[in-house]
Amino acid sequence: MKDQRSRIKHRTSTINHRTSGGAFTLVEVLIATFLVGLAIAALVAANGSFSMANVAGADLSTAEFLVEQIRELTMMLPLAEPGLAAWTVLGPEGDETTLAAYDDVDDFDGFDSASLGAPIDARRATLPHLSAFRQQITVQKLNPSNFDEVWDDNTASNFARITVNILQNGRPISSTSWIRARY
Ligand SMILES: [Ca+2]
Ligand SMILES: [Ca+2]
Repeated sequence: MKDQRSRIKHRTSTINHRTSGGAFTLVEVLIATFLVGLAIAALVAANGSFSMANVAGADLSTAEFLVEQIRELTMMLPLAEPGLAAWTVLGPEGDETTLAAYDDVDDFDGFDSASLGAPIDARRATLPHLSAFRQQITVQKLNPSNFDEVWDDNTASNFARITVNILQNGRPISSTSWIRARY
């Protein structure tokens, strides 16, 4: 009888031990739920940031593409009107009233694609599906011995910096410049 009681006592104590060591308490469950919630919130926040970064990256790629169109368009053109005795004025010549008539790079000084309603490609065709973007071009004469210094249009320098600014919905998102020489 004593042995039987002792066996029952032992079994009960084993069960109690298993219950306290193997199962979760309410506090543990609450902490785990809280931590899982935190992890999910962090994942959702991170996903949002990645999406925003991707959109920004896509916009910059578009800006780069639009700069490249201007670079290709002007690459084969002379820097200044051919046959000029003195290169003292930048911009389109008197009879060059449309984009199609521009025949030298400095004709593009002051160009703003907003006047066409959309940016242009290397063949001067508008890109209506990118109408949120805008190309602005400036051409500036440079000091031949110091390209950081801009000279007035009517000076004798044969070097110029071409700058293409890209705006998206009126906000500047990229600016690219390169230098050309007049031979
Ligand atoms: Ca011209
Ligand atoms: Ca010109």
